[in-house]
Amino acid sequence: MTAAKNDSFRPAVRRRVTGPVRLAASLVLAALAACASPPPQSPPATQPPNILFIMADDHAVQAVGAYGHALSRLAPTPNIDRIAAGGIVFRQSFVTNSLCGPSRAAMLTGKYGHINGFTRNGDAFDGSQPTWPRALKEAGYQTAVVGKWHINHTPKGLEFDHWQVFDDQGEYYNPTVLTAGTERIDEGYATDLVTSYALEWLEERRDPSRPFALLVHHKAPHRNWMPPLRYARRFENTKFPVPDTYFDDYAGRPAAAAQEMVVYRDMYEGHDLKMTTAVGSSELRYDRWPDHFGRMTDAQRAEWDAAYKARNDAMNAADLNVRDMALWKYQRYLQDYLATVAAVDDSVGALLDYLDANGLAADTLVVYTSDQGFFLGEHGWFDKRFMYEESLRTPLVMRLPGRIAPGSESQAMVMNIDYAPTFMALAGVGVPADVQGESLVPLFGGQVPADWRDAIYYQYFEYPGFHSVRPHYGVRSERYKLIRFYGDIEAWEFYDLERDPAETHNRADDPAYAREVLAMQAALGQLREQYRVPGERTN
Ligand code: SGN
Ligand code: CA
Repeated sequence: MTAAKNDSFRPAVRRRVTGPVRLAASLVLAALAACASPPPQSPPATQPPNILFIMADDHAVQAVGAYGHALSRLAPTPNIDRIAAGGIVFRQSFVTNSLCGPSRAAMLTGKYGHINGFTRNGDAFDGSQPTWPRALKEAGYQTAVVGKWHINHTPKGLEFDHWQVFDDQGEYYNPTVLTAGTERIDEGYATDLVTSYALEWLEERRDPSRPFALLVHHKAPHRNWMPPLRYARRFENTKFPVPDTYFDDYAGRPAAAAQEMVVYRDMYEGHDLKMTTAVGSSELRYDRWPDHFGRMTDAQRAEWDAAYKARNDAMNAADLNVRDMALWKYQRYLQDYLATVAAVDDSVGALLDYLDANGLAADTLVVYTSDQGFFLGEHGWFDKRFMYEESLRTPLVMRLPGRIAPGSESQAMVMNIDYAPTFMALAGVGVPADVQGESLVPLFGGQVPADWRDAIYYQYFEYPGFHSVRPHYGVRSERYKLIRFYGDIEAWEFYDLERDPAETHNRADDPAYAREVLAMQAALGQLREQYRVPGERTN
């Protein structure tokens, strides 16, 4: 495959100033959702576009309307779908390593973790290395990041013009917020706070004489899935379809059998599932990290308890058998996860409305993605990390009027290392030769260039660690997937995704697939060489 590094189309970065129509008063969500009719949009941009990069944390494609899964029909995401309808949906979008920190480092640098130095949560990110926000800043963009950061303590050293981030994972209610030189607790709900930080920056700090790159990083829908009070009961009467693999026996998959991420075995009943101890009580069952509930105000907690009371009392009164309890937990997990997604979707709507109301939509690339996918009960699991489809995939939709036709779709295999070269290309910044991703600009028309990649490389490192997922690497082509687990569990897995989309039949030793396995082993070796991956036990 040849690298398409020179598809930048705009050498200059100064841009025409579109007259900002200021929103009169407060920046609260409700007011923004009800924005007045937009001013006339400016003609198609002839200067580098603004970039509004919205990233959720652990948002599975199964829960994004544009991807058409049954779940998203029950829990729609109309605002994320607005981006998709006005632009392009990448249907085959993958991550290099399905974990927060490594994924973010890959997005920032356009390089795999073994090159950018960040392979596990808790690694130190070398902020002096080239990143796309720095490259755009050097080219004249104004840059800012708000929300969850989670690589290093803060973005200090990456030279953002502005940053306002949660401490570590962030908390859903009244989170600790860090800016250059300040640390404080902001009262409110994390998703709505992130929205207000973004809108405040756009309204009060944006320099209209320069293009901007604003990174909006939500904490939601990350564990422990605490919905906003306005949505705490949103799905209480919804019955979500239970995945066929919810009671998977992991036959032929020793690493899958050895994990600790089963909804009905490994979730904490208080912290994760918000289950109470007895009928009439609001005391939570086991809550490993009490600070998340502990930092709610009395008023918030009272409203919360009231919202959960009837369902918890019914569960406690029912004395469910083991299987029914497992199914009850699935419904509670999905109710809460999808309620946090609903708030993220509100946030997207508020940001899109702001662009519309301020004449910015025509000149702004809007991106919605997640740092990885997530298991929503498939194989019985929550969390991610495995190279199986639900965690390997991540949503990716983009909108850029004049450059991407509304309603476009791409079937090309794209990766999170492609984001950096895409943004650099759009900004007219040269893409350094050592960037391992490819600009997605040539895909904007929906076509797949003849020399586009036909397989992706994946590697997960963090072990021992949360959820006990063994280190592994592998290759996925359009139809097949080969995975190599290494360390204390040595195993090969091979899946025919066409015949076995749920990945429950490991065909690594099936003579019927011997030829395909060999071909995928060759592809794996070739990709490891191409991406300069060191030996499996040295990283
Ligand atoms: C926390 C979660 C884990 C999760 C990791 C990594 N536990 O430790 O379930 O796998 O983050 O997630 S929690 O109850 O404290 O939330 S990541 O998205 O940051 O990689
Ligand atoms: Ca994550």
